[in-house]
Amino acid sequence: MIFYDCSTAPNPRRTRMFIAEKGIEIETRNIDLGKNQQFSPEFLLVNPRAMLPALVITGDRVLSENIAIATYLEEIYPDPPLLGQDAEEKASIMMWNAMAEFQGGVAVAEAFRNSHPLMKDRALPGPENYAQIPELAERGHARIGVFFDLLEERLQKSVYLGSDRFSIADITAYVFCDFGRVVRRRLPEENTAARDWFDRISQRESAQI
Ligand SMILES: N[C@@H](CCC(=O)N[C@@H](CS)C(=O)NCC(=O)O)C(=O)O
Repeated sequence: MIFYDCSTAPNPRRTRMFIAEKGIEIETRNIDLGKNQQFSPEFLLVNPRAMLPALVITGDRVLSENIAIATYLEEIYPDPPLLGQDAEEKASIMMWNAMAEFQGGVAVAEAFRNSHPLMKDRALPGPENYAQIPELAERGHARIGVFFDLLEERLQKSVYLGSDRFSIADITAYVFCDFGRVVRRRLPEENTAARDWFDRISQRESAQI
């Protein structure tokens, strides 16, 4: 297998953390999004959608999308389980992973990609160019606040997001909370349960790479 990563971007970081939590070694190649290497002819042969992460599983069989890559790896390397074990735990982890992605990740991406000069005409990832819409950056900022409060409400009642053990939902939410720094957003001090959760995850080995 070959894992196509980017050391500075949040979505490949989710896969990188997942692989580290599994304790497995996968050959890794770094694609520098800052240098537009996602559009190099070599990488477009791997993923014509020009996005990361990508996992070559064999020959020309390639997976993109974190959830697809995680599902595949969980099947082959079930320990430790990161997608849940029984029906209810699996469903709850998927629910929180989706909420972290669409309410957290999309909010940060809206705020960042619609405001940062480096993202001019790159308001969405992928091969097509889209102009920035400043109102979407503003909306993204409002949504980040809502997301931080959603995490606080959940983590007041649960040690981890999906169930009582660490899972892919924590990886997704953690990576997007951390990436909030690119638009100067961090979990507010009064969100004490979420900040405690964030500190616990920051100390995991998988968060150091
Ligand atoms: N839903 C996808 C999101 C993938 C994504 O948005 N990747 C970004 C990096 S964080 C990307 O490839 N960006 C390329 C670009 O901006 O041109 C997943 O779960 O993997």
